[in-house]
Order: sequence, then structure tokens, then C-alpha cells
Amino acid sequence: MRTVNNFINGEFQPGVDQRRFDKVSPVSGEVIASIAEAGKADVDQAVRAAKTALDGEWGLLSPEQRVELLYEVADEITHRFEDFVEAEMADTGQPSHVMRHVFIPRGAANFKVFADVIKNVPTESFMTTTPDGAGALNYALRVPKGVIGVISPWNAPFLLMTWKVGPALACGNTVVVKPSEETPLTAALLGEVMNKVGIPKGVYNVVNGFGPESAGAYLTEHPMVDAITFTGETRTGTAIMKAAAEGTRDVSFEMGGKNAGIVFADADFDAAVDGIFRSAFLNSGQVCLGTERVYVERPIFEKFVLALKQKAEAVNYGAPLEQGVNYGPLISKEHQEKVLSYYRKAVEEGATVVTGGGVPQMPEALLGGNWIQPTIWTGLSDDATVVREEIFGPCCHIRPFDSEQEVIGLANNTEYGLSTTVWTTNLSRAHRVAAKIDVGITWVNSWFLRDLRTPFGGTKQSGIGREGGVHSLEFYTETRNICIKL
Ligand code: NAD
Ligand code: 6OD
Repeated sequence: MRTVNNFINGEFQPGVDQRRFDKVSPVSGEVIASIAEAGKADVDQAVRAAKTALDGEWGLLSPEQRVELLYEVADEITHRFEDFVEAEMADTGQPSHVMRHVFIPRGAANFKVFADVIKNVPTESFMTTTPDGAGALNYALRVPKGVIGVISPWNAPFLLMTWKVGPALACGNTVVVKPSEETPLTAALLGEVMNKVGIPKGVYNVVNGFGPESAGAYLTEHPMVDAITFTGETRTGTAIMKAAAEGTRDVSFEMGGKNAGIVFADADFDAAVDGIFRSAFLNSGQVCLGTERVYVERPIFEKFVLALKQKAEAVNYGAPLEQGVNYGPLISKEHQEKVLSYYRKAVEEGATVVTGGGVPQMPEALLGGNWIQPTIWTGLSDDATVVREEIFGPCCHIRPFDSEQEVIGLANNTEYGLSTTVWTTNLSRAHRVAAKIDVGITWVNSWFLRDLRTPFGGTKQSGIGREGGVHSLEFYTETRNICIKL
């Protein structure tokens, strides 16, 4: 069994109170790690270490020196690729191919991409005329915002945490990370990487624990935290925003979604079925960008439902490294119970269960895991609970539509605005529809295909702000205008 401690000022520490909690395997229910829970004093120590590093060695490095170090971080993650894959699989229980091909490589890329962004940031300048004719030069300096509190979720732990740590450090900030209590392993491994490549002490800190009245709240409430970047549930974002209001600290939020997948009759049918299948069921549906509402043009509705059902019924459940496994468990018993309660609610509200709706039969060794069937419903009204609320599980409701205008209205009929997928071979229609859907990102004939340099974030209750490429600079830096009278 592993022992994971907080990482403060370059050292792994058990915490002042020496309190610990268990990390349980989603696959088997066994305890696989003992985690140090950071108390208020530990969080305070981590924030102060981050502040000291900011004003010390780290703050004195040139952008070029920071860039070199971040390249080394990415290289060391790649060097320890198998350790990261193994840790992330243990934490999430998800199949190894997702870790190998998406979560861990994208985590390493987050350091390289933002190092490149910072290398190429231009300086804004204006020559202003003055009454005496001599003029004045205005130029803007970008400076780090300070100590950044990073609060991350469990569904793609390393990718989502580094997506914030990468740009924060590239911009010259220091960070205190509070990973999800469900997935603490890769954040700790990253501490080892930071030490190995010589990132100064205090630049990257990790405090483990929970949200309210625990490390999450202690971090967001700490007055020396200059800004907070958060990925997680919209409800949690509301609580964090209240904490950030004290001291009027800036926030960047990536939150929930209830994303629509729109399939027109002229779409490449097999590609659309594959794409909707992946977007609804990858990572057992625990992807913020996942599709839980599917709208299919009426002429192909029945055929589409049948094809998706056949794919959903063909998944191979099992532990991450088992041969042929492509479908893992949910993260926790609590989450399994939440998703199952939505499965019951759908039936109560009159859904036709096309497939799934419960827990699959599993071999003895995996009975303690949080298994759940991929589930498809039809026949619900547009205001049914499972059509409105984010479930964050492997399930979707499919509904027919008759016109472009109708489906745009249906897709926008939600309090969320994270992403959409549109499946069509009509290019003009693709542009027309994409422009009218109120979300942060629309994919046409694809899903989860995003260049890290592009803006990412949600509209409505899905988020505040955009991160990605140069857009991350808006949050992770302050601009100072300097005006020189000539
Ligand atoms: P969550 O909101 O329960 O937890 C996220 C993090 O916040 C965890 O580290 C948790 O400990 C911490 N936290 C909880 N309460 C807190 C508080 N009061 N103060 C400070 N920290 C607190 O989310 P989750 O269950 O870990 O993740 C699933 C959710 O995340 C879904 O809603 C999903 O849509 C969303 N998500 C969004 C994106 C995106 O990019 N928009 C990406 C991934 C996940
Ligand atoms: O890597 C990305 O583009 C990204 N923001 C992924 C989000 C995954 C959410 O579950």
C-alpha cells in the first residue's frame, strides 16, 4: 500500500496533525493508499512557501530560464511515463489506453505548450502625442499574478491539474494544488518530478484533503492566495466564488455541462455513431465534455438508436490492465449511487430503457468495484430530470428532431454551455448551427479534439473565463502599463 504525503516547500510532509484518509480502488474497493490530510496549518505553510518562492529564486528567473525548466518537467514526465500511467490507473480504475494516449501525454504537453506560449508573448506599446510635441511611450508589462490556488477534480486528474499548473508556472506564478481527494497520486508524483529537475522549493506545492472545512476551503479562504483556478461541479464553483469574494480575488472556473450531440440525417452514419458512443461512454461517461443529450434527425432515428445500443452492449468491463478491457468503473461508491439514482429517476419519469440501467455482473475479484452499465434512454420529455441535470455517468437520452431550427433550440435549452458535437456532411449547415449554439466549444464531425493553444471554457453555468494558449495569460498574469514622457 502506498503512503502519500503533502508536498510543501519541496518536501513530502505528513502534516502537522498527522491526519490521514484512505484512497480506495474504484476497481476492487480495496484500500490502495493512505493519504495525509492537510489541516489549516499545513495549507498556511504551503501558501507561505509559495509566496516566499515567488519573491525569491523563482521570481528572479528570466522567462527563458523558466521555459527551460518547464521543458525539463515535460521530459521527466515522459521519462517516468509508466509511473504516471500506473498511478492514474490506480486512482481512476480506467483502462490503460486512455491513460497512455490521452491523459498522461496531454499532461506532459501542458508544460511544453505553455512554455512555448510564454516565449512568444509580445509587448504592447503605443507612442502617444503630447501638447509639447515630445510625445510619450506607453508599454505594457506582463507580470505574474502571484500565488495561484489550483483546485482540480478526479475525472482526468493529471491532465486537468497540469492544464492549470503548466500555464501558471510558465507565467512566473507559484502554485498550491488541492487535487481531488479521490485521485491524489499523480499530483504527488509531479512533486518528485519538480525536485528532480530543480524547480525551486515552494514553486509547486500539494495539499491533500476534501472540500468544505478541509484543505479545499482552507486554500480558497487563505488571504495570501492571489487567484483561484478551479475545475469541478458548478455548485462547488459557487462556494469557491464566495470565498474568493473576500479580498476580491480573481477566479477561473471550468465547471459542469449537459452537452448536446446533434446528428443530421446526412451525417456519415458510422462516424456519428462512433463519435457519440465515445463522447457518451469514454471514461465511463465521466468527462465534462461528454454527451448526455443526443438529438437525431427523424429519418435515421431508429437506426441510430439501435446502432448505439449495439455498441454500448459490446463494452468489455474489467480492471485497467486486463486484456481487451475498454470500460472501467465509476470513481467511487458515492458517485455510483448518485448515477444509479438518476437511472431510477429516468424510469420513474417514463423513460424507455434502450439498454443498461443497472449494475453489470462482475467476477468475484471485482465485486467491490463501482461498476455500472452504459445506459441509453428514449421517450422522455425535454424537462425530465435526466435531460436537464448533469449526471456525469455513462448515459444519454436520445430524442428525434425535424428541423435545424428546432434542434438549435433544443441544444440551447439548458443552463449549461460547455460543448456540443454536430454530425453532418453539409458544410454550410455545420457553420450555421455551430455559430448558434451557446457553448464554449463546438466540434463538427469529431469530439475531444482540441489544440491546447485554443481557448477553452464554458458559457452560462459551465464556467467563467477561458484558458488555453495566449488566453491563459489573461488569468495568470497582470498587465502593468508604464507611460514614459519623452
Ligand atoms: P467537485 O466540484 O466535487 O470537486 C472538485 C474539487 O473541488 C475537488 O478537489 C474537491 O475536493 C474540491 N472542493 C469541493 N468543495 C470545495 C469547497 N467548498 N472549497 C474548495 N474546494 C472544494 O467536482 P468533481 O466531482 O471532482 O468533478 C466532477 C465535476 O467536474 C463535474 O461537474 C464535471 O462536469 C466537472 N468538470 C468540468 C470540467 C471542465 O473543463 N469544464 C472538466 C472536468 C470536470
Ligand atoms: O484537454 C482538454 O482539452 C480538456 N480541457 C479536457 C477536459 C476534460 C474534461 O473532463
